[in-house]
Amino acid sequence: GTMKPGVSGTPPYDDQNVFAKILRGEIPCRTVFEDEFALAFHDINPQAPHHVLVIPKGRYVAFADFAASASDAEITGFVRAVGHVARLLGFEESGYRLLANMGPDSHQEVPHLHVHIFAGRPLGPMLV
Ligand code: DGP
Repeated sequence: GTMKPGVSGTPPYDDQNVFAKILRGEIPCRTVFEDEFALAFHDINPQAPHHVLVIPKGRYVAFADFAASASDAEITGFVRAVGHVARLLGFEESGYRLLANMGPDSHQEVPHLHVHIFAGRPLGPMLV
């Protein structure tokens, strides 16, 4: 279900979240790219012809704790992984959309930071 709001700010990291299980190899995924900082895999419920998730390997719930606590190497590694996946999958020419949900109002369902990459058709205007 949707993340519960914390007393203030980001809730503590839950090691039982589904992406933690994917990172530990307890749940399979269709991997697109992996390095020491990031894992990219196909979304189980694609919302576009191409729908890939990119997650940092560290225990970060959302952008707030990632931006505040991750090392420069982790931040750089994650951002470069997103760019690398877009290039690897050939999205750069036609374009693509990045989206990241953070916290209750965003309907973030998995409390491990992830960036969605959507591509493969005209995506239309942003809905919000
Ligand atoms: P969000 O609402 O931004 O937290 O998006 C979570 C996304 O994660 C959603 O598009 C579906 C996807 N997802 C949830 N569980 C799994 C899973 O077990 N495997 C994969 N590949 N994707 C999952």
